[in-house]
Amino acid sequence: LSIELNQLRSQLNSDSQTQQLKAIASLATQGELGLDVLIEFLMSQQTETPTPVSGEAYRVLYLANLPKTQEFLETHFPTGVVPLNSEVGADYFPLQQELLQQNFQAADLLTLRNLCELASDAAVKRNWLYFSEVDRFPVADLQTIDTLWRVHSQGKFGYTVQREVWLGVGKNWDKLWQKIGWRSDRTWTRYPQGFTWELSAPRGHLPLSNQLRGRRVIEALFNHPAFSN
Ligand code: UYC
Repeated sequence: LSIELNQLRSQLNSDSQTQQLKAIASLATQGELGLDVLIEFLMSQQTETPTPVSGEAYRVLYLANLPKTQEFLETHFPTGVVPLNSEVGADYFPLQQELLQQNFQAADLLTLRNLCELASDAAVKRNWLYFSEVDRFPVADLQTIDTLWRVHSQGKFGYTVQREVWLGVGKNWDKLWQKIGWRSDRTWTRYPQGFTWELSAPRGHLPLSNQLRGRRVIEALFNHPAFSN
């Protein structure tokens, strides 16, 4: 390998997520040799917990759309880098696909739909949740949905990210809304056009939880055993 590729390869294996993500962006511009380094890296991650770094490496290989990269992904990661665990037989592959393609608005709608499906047929019909339904959500399903968001957003989105911001402001809801861009001064951000449907959004901006019926649903999510251990 060239000196540059070797440098990017060690940067990819460093312990700074920021540096690792930068290395992936550079490797994506290095042709097939760069992709080989990413394949080698993802191979080494097969038995590891998925991270935003493996998610981004996967995305670059997916977008390369070459026979070699396609075959590698289909063989070793047929449903992506995040195990699509569900305790109730739910299918999170469609959500994985929307997030992988960075269709964040579609992914957001699908997330609400998936949560309603977890709750009940009645919740699917009304298309919103009671906090008591959230309390009964299976741990594995919430963790899968959250991990998909985090791993496919360079670590920017997901309930655990929002929860971290919430804890960081001492559980002050008004401060949380400001920080994640859901409100500025006294004005709620307008759905959908006021929200930022891309990675330039503030940390924790997505997925959305409509606050029309109060904050108890999002509070139940933040306090769910899936996240609070
Ligand atoms: N909306 O303002 N929202 C909707 C948000 C509020 C409202 C959907 C988020 C404030 C109405 C999503 C914020 C408010 C509807 C979100 C936000 C309000 C609607 C689609 C910032 C008025 C029509 C999914 C906190 C002051 C639906 C869904 C209805 C929709 C999200 C109004 C994802 C994060 C308090 C009237 N808003 N929502 O849930 O039920 O319908 O009438 O949060």
